[in-house]
Amino acid sequence: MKRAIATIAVGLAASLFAGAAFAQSTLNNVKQKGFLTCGSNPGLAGFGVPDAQGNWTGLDVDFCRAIAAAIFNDPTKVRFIPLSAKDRFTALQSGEIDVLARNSTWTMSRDTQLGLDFTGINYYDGQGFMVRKKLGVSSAKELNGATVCTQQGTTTELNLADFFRSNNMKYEVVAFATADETFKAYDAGRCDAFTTDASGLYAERLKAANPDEHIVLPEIISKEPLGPVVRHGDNQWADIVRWVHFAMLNAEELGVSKANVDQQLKSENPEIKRLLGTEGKFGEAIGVTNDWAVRIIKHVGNYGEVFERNVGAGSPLKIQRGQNALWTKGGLQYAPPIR
Ligand SMILES: N[C@@H](CCC(=O)N[C@@H](CS)C(=O)NCC(=O)O)C(=O)O
Repeated sequence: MKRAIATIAVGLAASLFAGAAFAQSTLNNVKQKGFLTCGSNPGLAGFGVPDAQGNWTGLDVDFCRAIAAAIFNDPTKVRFIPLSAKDRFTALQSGEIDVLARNSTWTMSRDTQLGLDFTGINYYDGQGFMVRKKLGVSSAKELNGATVCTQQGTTTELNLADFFRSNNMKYEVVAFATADETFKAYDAGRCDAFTTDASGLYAERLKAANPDEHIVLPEIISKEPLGPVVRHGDNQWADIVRWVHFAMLNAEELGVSKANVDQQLKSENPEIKRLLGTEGKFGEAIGVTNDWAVRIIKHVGNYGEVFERNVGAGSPLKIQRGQNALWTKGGLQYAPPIR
């Protein structure tokens, strides 16, 4: 209880501090600096990871590039700041980063007690388990008594406890600070199972000594809506970050892509005209230019393109669209209209 109160107090203090020091000014700061700082995952293939040359790739990385494209017409005007799960929210509270795009689950406590706001869901995820095939287990319900490797500072530990408790099963948790340590420990046989977001399971499996020796169990034990986070109190900045995601979704829904965006500038479809700024002043209303979405689509692509390139068919992860398909295709991705 004491700790909960302390957390809330830190959150409130951060919120007041954020309110005083940053209110309405993130966009101006970013423009003044000439780039934005994006809190990123340092090691999650498909979402955020730098290569040996320091070139970052991933769905979250591309999301930050899209914000840079909207503001500067240049997707390279972003600095990626590698952050562990544990340090990510503090980095945003302190102003070290302008936006956090690091496979972070939107939960009520994070949204209301840390002086921060989630702006949307750029990847619908859920927590799963991986085990070695030779363990002979085909369901998470057979994990009674198992040792489970997981990462500190994430939503996974509580979900794990909830799942085992509600199924009357015993387990032993072994928690590490980074995903690398966690997976290496599992791969070396220290745990029977490895648990994290399903997307993370697929990403980590690529690092296994023998990926084929492992299976992902069918149960998804939680909701992990992953999305970008900003400081509470700077509504203009939150609007920009929120609508960058919606612009990418609306572009996919309207069939506007990297390859055809120039052509689509001539479209007579009123929805496309509003998206691309050939009608209305929707960009100006959020503090950018009216061709903001054209910039995003030209430099980075629509949501579907970004998904396929980083985590879908065009990537080693080969994740299906599933819940991340557009609502028009049976998925959950749905953007409010630009009007
Ligand atoms: N979505 C969960 C988990 C996020 C998380 O940090 N997941 C791990 C495992 S997939 C990760 O990305 N680790 C990478 C690292 O710390 O290098 C949360 O927000 O707490």
